Amino acid sequence: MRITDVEVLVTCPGRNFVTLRVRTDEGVHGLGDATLNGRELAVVSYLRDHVAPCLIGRDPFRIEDIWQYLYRGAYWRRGPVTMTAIGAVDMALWDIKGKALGVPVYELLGGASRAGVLVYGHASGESAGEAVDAVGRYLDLGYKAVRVQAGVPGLSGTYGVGRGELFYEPAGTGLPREDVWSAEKYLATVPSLFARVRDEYGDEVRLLHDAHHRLTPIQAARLGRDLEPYRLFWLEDVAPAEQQEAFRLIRQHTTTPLAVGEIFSTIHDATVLLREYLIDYLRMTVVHGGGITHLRNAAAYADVHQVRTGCHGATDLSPVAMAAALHLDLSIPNFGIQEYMRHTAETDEVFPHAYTFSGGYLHPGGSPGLGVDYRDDLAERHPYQRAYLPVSRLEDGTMGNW
Ligand code: CS2
Ligand code: MG
Repeated sequence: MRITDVEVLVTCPGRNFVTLRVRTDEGVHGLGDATLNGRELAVVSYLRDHVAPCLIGRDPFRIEDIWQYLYRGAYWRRGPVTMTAIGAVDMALWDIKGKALGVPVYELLGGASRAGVLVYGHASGESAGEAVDAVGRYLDLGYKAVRVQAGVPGLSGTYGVGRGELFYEPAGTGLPREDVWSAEKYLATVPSLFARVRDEYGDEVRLLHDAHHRLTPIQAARLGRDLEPYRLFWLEDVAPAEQQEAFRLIRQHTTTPLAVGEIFSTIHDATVLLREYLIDYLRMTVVHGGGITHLRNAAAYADVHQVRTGCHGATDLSPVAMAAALHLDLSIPNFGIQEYMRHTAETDEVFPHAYTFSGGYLHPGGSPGLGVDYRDDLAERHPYQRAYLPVSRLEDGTMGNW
């Protein structure tokens, strides 16, 4: 089998998605998600102008060799654009191999290690009361785990407070929206939010929260300690993780489980966090983390350090990435939880998929390959619209972390 064509497809069914389609001389094709929210066209060019010519004529079954060729051969290694491009190629090759052999990808990864993939949904509200009510709606849908985010009184546009009910899309057309942030105001509201959720729903539901890179290490330590009575499943991105060593301080002060990594692009971003047992869940995922091949290696390194996976699964990761993550989630020994921020109906129509939700769990299904398709006829109805993630400033105008 040989690769004969590489297409980079852009569509915007409610939000932009970039999809790689790799075609072969035996009629089998594979799909990969190449979406980098707010910087989509950078990956389009990286794939179309630089990677695609190097793939034509190669054997798509040589997944590992092609991964190494694209990683080592770029010279300029790592980073979100490079690793998203490599991730898309990798997903497509696994898809081709599964289809050609007539098996779902998880069977190529060692088979199923569990019956289903535990997922979490996203309850949010401008007020704490609205967020508490939203948790109940997710429990009614059968979720066993729920992330809870609420607005902060006095602040406009707090992270995680969605515009939709079952999905959350922060990117917007036009230039970046500017949100205002105050760690002090935020820190004053979070513990009481979780006290209300626990009072309302008890101790069984797994609760998660995302601080979205906005606290200093000592503020993060304080939040972790303040949340201990509410037994969170995890507290995510509680401080910017470029300085992995900063988590030594946070870890000294709190037993609240920590999750980090959705913005990491290779395992090299996480080795200190893992080697020193500074986190409990690694959030890297297939689209921004170099594909199934690299994520499988990252998960194995995490497993050695008793860290479990918690793959990123936001609305801006397409159903192709969700499917690829689910095949890995089903198979690896140290799976933790999968984020499942649902897509809009128009997105699901462009990307018909085999994965299904039931009773708080997802399953990738038994279709050969990844189990996702791409409807060109529908995709063409949704042209690309440049969009940006918001930026965040402190109340005095200083740039912060969105
Ligand atoms: C968030 C994401 O899902 C999460 O945990 O951090 O919503 C993130 O903000 C977006 O994926 C950015 O595009
Ligand atoms: Mg996050």
